[in-house]
Amino acid sequence: MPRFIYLSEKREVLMPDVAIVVGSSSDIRIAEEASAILEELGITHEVRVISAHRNPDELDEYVRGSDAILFIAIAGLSAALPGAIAARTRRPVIGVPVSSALGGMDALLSIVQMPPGVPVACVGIDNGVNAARLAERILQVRD
Ligand code: AIR
Repeated sequence: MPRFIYLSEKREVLMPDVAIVVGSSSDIRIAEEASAILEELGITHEVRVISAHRNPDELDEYVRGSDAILFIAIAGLSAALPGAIAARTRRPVIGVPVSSALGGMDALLSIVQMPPGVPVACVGIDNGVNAARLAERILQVRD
């Protein structure tokens, strides 16, 4: 699987409004669901495969270098990804727990139980659609 994917009908988008990060290429189906909604809404976005645990330096570089207005972080198991992103930026992070084990409860609890001062939003298990819908609402606040 490629580690870097442009969606938005495969068009390259410079400075997309939404950065979707998945912890593994095995999570890509959830990213595609989010991407389809963003595409429908005309919201520019890109998808990256970066694991908080396997590629911490790459994640650091990506988050600090990204101009995205907000992040959607999709991960399963011990899903540190949304929190790891929120630790590196003050921009909003929407977490999506993936049901790769324990029905996704492991990932859900990992995302929800952030320490005070490092907030992360969390949508339902495998619910990439709601992550995209929430992203739209957050972007509307700006307008
Ligand atoms: N994961 C990857 N790095 C850290 C975590 N928690 C998650 C991925 C995926 C699951 O581990 O988000 O949901 C399994 O990954 P893989 O690559 O073994 O399929």
